[in-house]
Amino acid sequence: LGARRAPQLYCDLKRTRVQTVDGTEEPFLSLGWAALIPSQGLQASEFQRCAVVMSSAAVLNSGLGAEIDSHDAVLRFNAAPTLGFERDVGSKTTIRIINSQIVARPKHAFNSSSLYRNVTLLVWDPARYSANLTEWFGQPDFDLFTGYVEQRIRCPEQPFYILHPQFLWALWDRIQDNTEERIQPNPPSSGFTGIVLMMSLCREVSVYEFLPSVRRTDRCHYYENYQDAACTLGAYHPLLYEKLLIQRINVGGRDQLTAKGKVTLSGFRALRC
Ligand code: NCC
Repeated sequence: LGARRAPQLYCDLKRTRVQTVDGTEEPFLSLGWAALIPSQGLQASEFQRCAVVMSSAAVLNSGLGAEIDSHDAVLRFNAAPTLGFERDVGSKTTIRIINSQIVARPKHAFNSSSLYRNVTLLVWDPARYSANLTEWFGQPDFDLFTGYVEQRIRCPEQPFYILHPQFLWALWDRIQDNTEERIQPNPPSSGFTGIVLMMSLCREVSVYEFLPSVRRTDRCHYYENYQDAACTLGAYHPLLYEKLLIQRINVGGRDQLTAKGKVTLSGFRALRC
């Protein structure tokens, strides 16, 4: 299927192992983070059917909520809520990927909002391409580290990980390797990172409204009334190129894409590379 259509690309992505900060490298080693970071690795979770729900406004009036909730695990992004949008986006959240703005900016109320409780959390922040962890720790884009430590102390049972910048840049390399044009050296979007994460944890992945359906709109998010076509096509992130790549490995039907904005991907486990 798709794996045969684009076997190289699938295997390239599989090779890019998901990596989180584990406290064995400086500066985290000296800071004693090996004891702060969850002892259970992220890869301990394995799922059959997973859903990745993009925050795109195109999901409004889709009625896809029940279909999304029928998956074994559901991934959502940043501040995307379910409350009040259940009919279109479902109500189950298993994992949430957030960028460092969510942790650092007071408007997101990271330490009190229920959006960030009772789910597995992964946070990322754009380090410079060749920065080492010490440079990044000294100068993150937004300070995710203070909020991370506080949250680990407040809720030690919550699985909460920091994505390793090396993983994000390795993913960026895969996008550039498979794109003819030169793309801007900014890290992949949370959406693309999340798709690859779920391919590593699940047997099959349904992605909703990454490649837009017929409901495609200039409105950015389903949960706020704000227009910007760059949300769908990208400005900072190489989003357009990410989308072209995902289109190449879609094993789902054309009709599923047009009607539901749904792409189906095989998980890496099912793949022999
Ligand atoms: O908008 P954002 O992303 O939270 O959306 C999550 C992922 O959904 C996909 N998406 C979103 C909207 C849309 N119309 N089409 C889409 O395909 C994208 O794959 C996107 O990654 C991010 O990636 O972390 C991002 O975060 C926001 C913002 O920081 C957070 O929402 C918190 O407020 C960024 N916007 C700004 O910083 C202004 C956005 O660029 C990327």
